[in-house]
Amino acid sequence: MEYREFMKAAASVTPSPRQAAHMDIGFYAFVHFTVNTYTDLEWGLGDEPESIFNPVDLDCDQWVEAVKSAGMKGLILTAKHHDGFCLWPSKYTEHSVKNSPWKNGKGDVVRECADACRRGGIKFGVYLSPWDRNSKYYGTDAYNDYYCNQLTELLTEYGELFEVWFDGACGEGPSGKKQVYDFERYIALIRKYQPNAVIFNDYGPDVRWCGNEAGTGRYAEWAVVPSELCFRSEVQTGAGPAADMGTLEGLYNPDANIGALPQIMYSKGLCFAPGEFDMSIRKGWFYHANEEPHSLERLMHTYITSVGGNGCFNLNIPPMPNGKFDERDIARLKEFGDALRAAFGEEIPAEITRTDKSETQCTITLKLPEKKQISYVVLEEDLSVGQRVEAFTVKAANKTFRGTTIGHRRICPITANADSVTVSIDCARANPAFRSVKVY
Ligand code: FUL
Repeated sequence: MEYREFMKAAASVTPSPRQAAHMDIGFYAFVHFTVNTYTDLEWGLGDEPESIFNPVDLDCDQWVEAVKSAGMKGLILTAKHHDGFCLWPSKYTEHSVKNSPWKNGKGDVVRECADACRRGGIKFGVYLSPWDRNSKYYGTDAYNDYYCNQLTELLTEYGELFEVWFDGACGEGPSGKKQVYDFERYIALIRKYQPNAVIFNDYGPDVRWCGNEAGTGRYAEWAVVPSELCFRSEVQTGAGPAADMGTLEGLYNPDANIGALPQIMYSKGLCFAPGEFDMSIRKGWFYHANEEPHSLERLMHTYITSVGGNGCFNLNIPPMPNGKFDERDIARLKEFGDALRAAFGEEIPAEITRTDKSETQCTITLKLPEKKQISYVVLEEDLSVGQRVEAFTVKAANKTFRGTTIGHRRICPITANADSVTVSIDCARANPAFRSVKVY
């Protein structure tokens, strides 16, 4: 494809309606809960007795209240982790809550959690680990049937799901064999039963792994990435002008640059796949009594570089063996929510004017009613036409913030006492289009 034609196509790659809705949800919780909660492990072995699972004070309403206090709008529960233990009474295995002492085997954590989310007015999603260290089928074709049966139970019996999370981890099962996962089949099932749910996987289709579990954002975070990386996503352009001169086969999620010009030129085609930043509020994904929640500063920084860095933030909170969140985590979540509300609760009204210098450069001026102490400028591109901005500068009084990508939302920390702010779009792939420009 000729360069100019390709850049026009690259600047016009757009989210599906389900992706656009999901980016607006933006910030949600992960809940890692299984037999590991009782063995103090991060990866269960698959041979844990069902008798150890007994969350005597399970309180999913408490989870939901805590999650909401931080401003999160959804919750994804590990219905089954790598150990294979099911938090719901699956028909297809004995390794589940039905053989635990909890509620005499009559309990269903997935049901209680889904109901609590609905009562609390937040979205509900599920994580179903493809890696299963318990199933006797693992490592054979029959496992994909087993997995699809379990997935179908979750997709059809618990109401609307907003996200289905496919862990990429693939280790050995009890037979010592690894499994070839039939992701195409899993994806088709989700599209059939939950057409509005986004699917998370390392390689798309809807949301991709950001490449680390520490909430670290990229220098430039593109939602428009080469299909070599997100090969499960829909390809929306032709090949880049240098596609015959190189290959992007080695492109991997943790790479520093995954959607910038030097990569996309070589791509066979581009797709829309925004990053999700998954991180735990503590060191581990599962509860370990000796671990402390991360500092408020760390959580704020992660929010600013994820939700405020053209991605989504999936923050894990691990329940304790009794089935409740730890008071330390609850306090930190509330503190985090208070800090977010204080920072972004009320924008400063501004009179906005835009001057276009060229097709791809413009200056936006925000005139404030009077001199104000400002902390953040928040920019949002109109992704319904595509992600376009490559570089920009924000100026307020004598302070400058230089940024690269904007995308769905870019939070620019800039502390100044100013009566106006200017945002210069220095470089873009096509005429920059905004959904909003705000000052806080
Ligand atoms: C990883 C898993 O191995 C961890 O246990 C955790 O579930 C994390 C979210 O994904 O791949």
